[in-house]
Amino acid sequence: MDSAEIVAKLQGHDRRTVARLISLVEDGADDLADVIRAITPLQRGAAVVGLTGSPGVGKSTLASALVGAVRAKGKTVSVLAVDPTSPFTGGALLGDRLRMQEHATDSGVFIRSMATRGRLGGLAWATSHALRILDAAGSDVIIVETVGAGQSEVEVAHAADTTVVVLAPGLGDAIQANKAGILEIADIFVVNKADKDESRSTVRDIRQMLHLGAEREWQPPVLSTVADQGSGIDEVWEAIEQHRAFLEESGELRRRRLSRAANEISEIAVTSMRRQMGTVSEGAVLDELSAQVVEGKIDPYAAADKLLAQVGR
Ligand SMILES: Nc1nc2c(ncn2[C@@H]2O[C@H](COP(=O)(O)OP(=O)(O)O)[C@@H](O)[C@H]2O)c(=O)[nH]1
Ligand SMILES: [Mg+2]
Repeated sequence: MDSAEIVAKLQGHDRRTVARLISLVEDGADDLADVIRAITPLQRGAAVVGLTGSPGVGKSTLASALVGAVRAKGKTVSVLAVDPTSPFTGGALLGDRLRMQEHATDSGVFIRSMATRGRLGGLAWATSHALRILDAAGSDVIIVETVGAGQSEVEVAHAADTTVVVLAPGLGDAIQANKAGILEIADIFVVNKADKDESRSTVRDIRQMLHLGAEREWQPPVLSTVADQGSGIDEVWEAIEQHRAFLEESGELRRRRLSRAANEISEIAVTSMRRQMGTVSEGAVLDELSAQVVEGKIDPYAAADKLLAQVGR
């Protein structure tokens, strides 16, 4: 497909094209630069909501319920399930597809899981590319679900406008969250599985920890849901919209997006530089410089400068 065709297909919200482009992201295909260049004029600025937390707390169930709430407002929505731990799509994500099945025939909903195959650029790179594609394809809201694997949580927080940290009672999750610095990245806390008795003490623990922390411009609400029964979901969506309003009024939305763009640019630049360095450091220039260093004709710093001067030629 050429660029004009891709643009036309995305403007027509063609789901197969979206799916194909996200597969290109998974593979880290070289022609993605052209795709991103072509679709940038379609950029609309979708609201990006991150859902993160330990496996099994109910993120996929909550995502599916939120899809219902967003659709009820007449907006289109995508769910991107990012799995940084598995090199292949499948396994745990199969369960996610089942949980989202109720939306399978709704043309205003796009659901996709994405494995990151440990390529150069990594999770942040893949997520930002996928978000650009989903945004260009016309999603008003993009929900990014990730498994809570430490660093990936923080990376999702960078990609999202609003980060929702999902916890469930009985896992000592509140304390773990505190240790992992999750209190810092959460804009909203959701304690799911509120049908279980212990959920009240989880809510209390988080509120207490937040209370001990520094005063903030935005105080993260701590909400309870029973995601598999759809209870408390409207309140979560309302909190997401309130956070969005806060982001816009305070100028924080622009700050977050600027910092996201800065990360994206440097990541692309560094990746490209590494690739070029790879070429240069296998060439005759390096052999020649090595000989000069061995013979004491130049120092290794001067040699490195000369090598760097070759990059980008
Ligand atoms: N009791 C209870 N179970 C739930 C609730 N929400 C989800 N579950 C179940 O918890 C399990 C894990 O849910 P899932 O959405 O796959 O969690 P994820 O790994 O965080 O995406 C599934 O068996 C769900 O049916 C809830 O509110 N209460
Ligand atoms: Mg899941």
